[in-house]
Amino acid sequence: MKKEQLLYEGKAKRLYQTDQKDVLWIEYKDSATAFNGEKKETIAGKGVLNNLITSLLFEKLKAEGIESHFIKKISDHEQLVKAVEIIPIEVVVRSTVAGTLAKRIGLDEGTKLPKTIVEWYYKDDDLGDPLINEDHIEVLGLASAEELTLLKEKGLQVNEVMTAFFKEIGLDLIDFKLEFGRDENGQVLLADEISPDTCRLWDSKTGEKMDKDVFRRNLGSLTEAYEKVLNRLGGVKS
Ligand code: U5P
Repeated sequence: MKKEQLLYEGKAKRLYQTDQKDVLWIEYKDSATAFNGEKKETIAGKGVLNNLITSLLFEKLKAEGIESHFIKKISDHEQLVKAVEIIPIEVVVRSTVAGTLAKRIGLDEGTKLPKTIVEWYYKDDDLGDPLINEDHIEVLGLASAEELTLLKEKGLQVNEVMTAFFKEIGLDLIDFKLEFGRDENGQVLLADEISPDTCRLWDSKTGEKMDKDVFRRNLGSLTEAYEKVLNRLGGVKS
């Protein structure tokens, strides 16, 4: 497989074409951003940690019957994925109140929700990724009603599987964000990444935050926290 031209550079990854039309090459970068890019830092080693964690999680999900765009990890900071057209909706799944939900509905962070909440955000940097509803999605033509049903179903399935994985290794999955894409046949696939950048993970015993809130809230070393997550998942950084 040959890496070809750069297709897209995002905040945390670079996406390249390959010599195979339906396969893309992803490079994880050492940059951390928060608050829609307002807080920004280069953190050596972060790209490797997120690539290793995402690869392990996509493999675990596959073993549980949840397919994604992930094909394989090809180096400590790179992976091959199936080419998909990203649906511009961030699917956020929440089991416990934290982050913007605490602010929006006025419940204390850490309050266990009586039911899992699924939210849609419009993936648009200029607008600051606003929370949207199904009517907005329809008006903007972002996804069909059938696709939305599928996104919600998949979000809840991923939540079930990942909550159990993390529980086994002493971590509470508080909330997370997923992205999906359409392949060349219009089939919807889980895409992007699943890492401590996109999940809130709290130590089940101590409540210690082991996710991007460490960076957002200046709570200590982000790479130390992510490395602990990787080690608990059974992965090692070379
Ligand atoms: N999240 C992202 N990317 C975003 C916004 C949120 O991955 O652009 C994730 C957070 O890491 C958290 C969840 O796990 O979605 C909910 O975030 P928030 O709305 O509480 O900030």
